[in-house]
Amino acid sequence: MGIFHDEGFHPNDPSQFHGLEGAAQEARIPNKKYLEEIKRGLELGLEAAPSIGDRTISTFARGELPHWAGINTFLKFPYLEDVNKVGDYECAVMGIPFDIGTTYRAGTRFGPQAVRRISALYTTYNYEMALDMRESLDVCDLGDVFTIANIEKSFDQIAKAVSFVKAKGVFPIMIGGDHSIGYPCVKGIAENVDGNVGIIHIDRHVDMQEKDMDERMHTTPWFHATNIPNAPAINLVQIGLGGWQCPRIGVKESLKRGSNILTIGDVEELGIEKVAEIALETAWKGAKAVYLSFDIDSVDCGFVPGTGWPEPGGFLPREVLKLLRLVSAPGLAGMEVVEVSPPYDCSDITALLALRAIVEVMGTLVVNNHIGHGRFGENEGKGSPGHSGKIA
Ligand SMILES: [Mn+2]
Repeated sequence: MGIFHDEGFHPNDPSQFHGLEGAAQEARIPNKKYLEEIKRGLELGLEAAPSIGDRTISTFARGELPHWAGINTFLKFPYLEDVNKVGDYECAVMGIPFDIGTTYRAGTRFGPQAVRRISALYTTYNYEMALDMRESLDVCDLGDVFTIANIEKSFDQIAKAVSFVKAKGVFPIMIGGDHSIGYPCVKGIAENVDGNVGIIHIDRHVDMQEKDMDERMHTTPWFHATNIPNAPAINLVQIGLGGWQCPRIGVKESLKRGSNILTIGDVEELGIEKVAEIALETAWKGAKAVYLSFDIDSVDCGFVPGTGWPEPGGFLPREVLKLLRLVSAPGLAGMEVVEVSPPYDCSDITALLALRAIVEVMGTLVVNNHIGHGRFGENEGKGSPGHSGKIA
């Protein structure tokens, strides 16, 4: 029964709609960090010229506004030059500008830059979640991992970087880069988990063969990741696969190893909620932690032209964002977003969706108290009771 026909419907009753509920909760969100940012801006960037009426404005832009100004970090969170201090934060974003694992179009080495650039468009506040991440989560941008023109040596660099952050108890977010980085990212996570790591892999491609053209390319990450003793294939769930781009050799390997595949056809038939339920059941079965690998090409290529292997018929953005929220709600050990190739993008839309995927997961983790210090300032900060053991 639609609520408009329900006798109990009252216009402007916040409990009736998500939107009104979100709006009603806005007043409960602290603005401490916002005020600190303004104060800092005025100190470091000088008070504005006398003719400017709004005295929160500084002479040199030093905060969120104007959205078109500034040297962009991820969501304008602080750039942490000294990585030794990453333990002071709850969440760290790093770019992995690596694309020599690509087997068709390259360009994903510019993915981190593009995602950071378009992140200037966003605020840290989400209306529907009634969340302001600036107030609820201490985030830093670590800049990029130094990757070089050698796949194996770059894997070592990436695994070391991820492991370093994870070992400090900080939630790591990796912005690729091509999908070959999935293997070293999982390696860096798994080293720091006392038990098995499940993997939720959202993609149009299987990425499960041992080698491609004699190297460990972006068609191979899950073969190698599931060879890690505490990242067994039985906890790998691959969602959204299908079409005409999955090599037979990779499909054969997935079947042999017992990973769980849900094609985009399965998604259509089962619906997003059921798929999320199956994914969580598979990934968490006997596992201590779950890692999320989101390939932007899982979305219909009409929405993501800026990617290396575009494929029609994938997820709609709204579907995949819902799936991401559902699978991250019980907590994650880390996440990666891969295959954004800005040279093929239009109007930054592919980078924007990658960004949206990241903030959707971050927000969900904060709202569910896995990271951060609570939506309404209820937890003190890092190490507070709201800090779930599941991300350990
Ligand atoms: Mn893919």
